Amino acid sequence: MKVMIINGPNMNMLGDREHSIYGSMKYQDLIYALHNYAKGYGISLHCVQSNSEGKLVDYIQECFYKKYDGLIINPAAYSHTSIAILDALTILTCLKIEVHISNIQQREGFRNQSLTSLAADHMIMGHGVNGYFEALDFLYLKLQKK
Ligand code: CA2
Repeated sequence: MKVMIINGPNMNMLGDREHSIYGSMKYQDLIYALHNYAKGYGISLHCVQSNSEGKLVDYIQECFYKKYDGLIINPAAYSHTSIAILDALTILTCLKIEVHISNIQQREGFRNQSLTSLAADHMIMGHGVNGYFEALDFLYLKLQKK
């Protein structure tokens, strides 16, 4: 089972600031813990992060061409603006989970809507970094049943 995790702009700064919103776990520590967790499920995990919209589209297309079974994506600020990422996700046929660390519906108005989530099969938000682990649980259970 092949799963990609894509994180959008500024997510590499996780744990460096805004602890009250995003928690104190460092990005690299999160990635390390996710790799260990995925190993327990026998999932082969590939984690990437970019600050560029086009690069995020390239990673989504990689999921398509390399036949990934599942994608977990936090498009970060691009969730609220990017039709390019929405289109790339719409083309992708594997199981897609959108994760947000914070509850975007309880924050500033400009964060309340996620355009990219229109193409997601499932969304987890407001569970802190645990949301990524829950997304792996969800993918594993769904893909097992296929
Ligand atoms: O809650 C989330 O996961 C977000 O996707 C995080 C994005 C934000 O733009 C979305 O509205 C909600 C990125 C926030 C900025 O990233 C930082 C991460 C760590 C420390 C400081 C900023």
